[in-house]
Amino acid sequence: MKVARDTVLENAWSRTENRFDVRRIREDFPILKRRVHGRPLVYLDNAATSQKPQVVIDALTRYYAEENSNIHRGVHFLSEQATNAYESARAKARDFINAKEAREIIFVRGTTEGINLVAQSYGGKFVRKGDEIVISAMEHHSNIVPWQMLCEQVGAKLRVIPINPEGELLVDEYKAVLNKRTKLVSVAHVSNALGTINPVKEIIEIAHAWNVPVLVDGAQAAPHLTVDVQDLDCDFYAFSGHKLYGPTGIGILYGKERWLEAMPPYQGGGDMISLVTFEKTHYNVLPFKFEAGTPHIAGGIGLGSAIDYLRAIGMDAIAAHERELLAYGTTALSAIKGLRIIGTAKEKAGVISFVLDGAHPHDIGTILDQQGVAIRAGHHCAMPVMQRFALPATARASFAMYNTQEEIDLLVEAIDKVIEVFG
Ligand code: C6P
Repeated sequence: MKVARDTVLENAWSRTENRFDVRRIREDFPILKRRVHGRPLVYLDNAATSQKPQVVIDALTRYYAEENSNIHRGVHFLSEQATNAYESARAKARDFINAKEAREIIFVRGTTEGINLVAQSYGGKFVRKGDEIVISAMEHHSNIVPWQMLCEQVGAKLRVIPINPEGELLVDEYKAVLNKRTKLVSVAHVSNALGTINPVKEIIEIAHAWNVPVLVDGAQAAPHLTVDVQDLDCDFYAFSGHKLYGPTGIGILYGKERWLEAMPPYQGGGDMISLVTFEKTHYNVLPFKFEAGTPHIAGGIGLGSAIDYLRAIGMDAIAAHERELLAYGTTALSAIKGLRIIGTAKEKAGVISFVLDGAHPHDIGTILDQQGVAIRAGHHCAMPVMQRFALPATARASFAMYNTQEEIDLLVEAIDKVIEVFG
């Protein structure tokens, strides 16, 4: 089994030497060979979730077939092996985002749980009546609702940084929103609905001048850009495994040690304690203080394997390929009469949201699906973005490292079909 894993990684390494080879990468993803409605699958819904390479699927199978047992508890061989595999995945995640310490890496269910953890734990301890939390107008519901819930609980106020018609955050307005009542800034690194890459380093620097910590929602950034949490100097960074070619139900919350140490546990249960009596419980050290109960062990190991796979190909090579796809797709879609791209920021990741005269985004999605092209249509769990652009919904094509320009040509052909149907 070990040989198989090493062979795949060696192939990936030689790929880096031979430059980015999308054909060979596609071979690693079995699902890309599927046909849908009699046509080859063109999967352009990667912002929702990305497909899994065989190495990740093998890591999950191997865990259940050969290593399955609970971790951090057993004295037996299998438990030790599973514990080592799980903790080695934590070390890979640390390395992937360049966190200083493995204890700053908390396994969570995904970005959503990571943000809720900070909202409840940091928020419960440090946010009081009259305080303010700052988010932006392009946030996913996962980075809005947890803060609204906190605000309701403690009597704090949510402040929102506006965006311009291109979908870029207005930095001067952001500066004007900060004040001595601000207790936290929480913004997306990359917008899922618009594709905007936010200037998070600058946002963090500005907040830190007020001694305000910053959480970065990295759900749409970690799979596509190099993330260095020490360079960004963010206080928290959250991302999901399933958008990073890994399993669902697993993700990472990075937190600076000094914040995590100061924060109370999020949930109580096994593994997060060092001593329990009916009078008092002593909590475990980091990161276990925030990891109550049996975790998604296979998910953690699978995520570690996805990180190995990504790093073997190289984040810079992936980002360069996806930039080319974005440029090609933007030119191709802009040439379609009656099509308007929503989100035209100068700095963008591989997301193209669009509307088409006379066709509802859901109809676009359905007609594209009939031609084997998978996109997302709707509000993308970012209703305030739709409200900002006065739209009920958009159609959204989102790219991953295995997509090709030929697939974008097929997308354009499929959109032409929509135009044919709707006149
Ligand atoms: N966006 C999309 O289709 P979870 O569900 O916890 O893995 O990720 C939530 C989340 C948080 N922030 C951003 C910026 C996101 O894009 C997402 C997930 C998916 O756009 C599913 S709604």
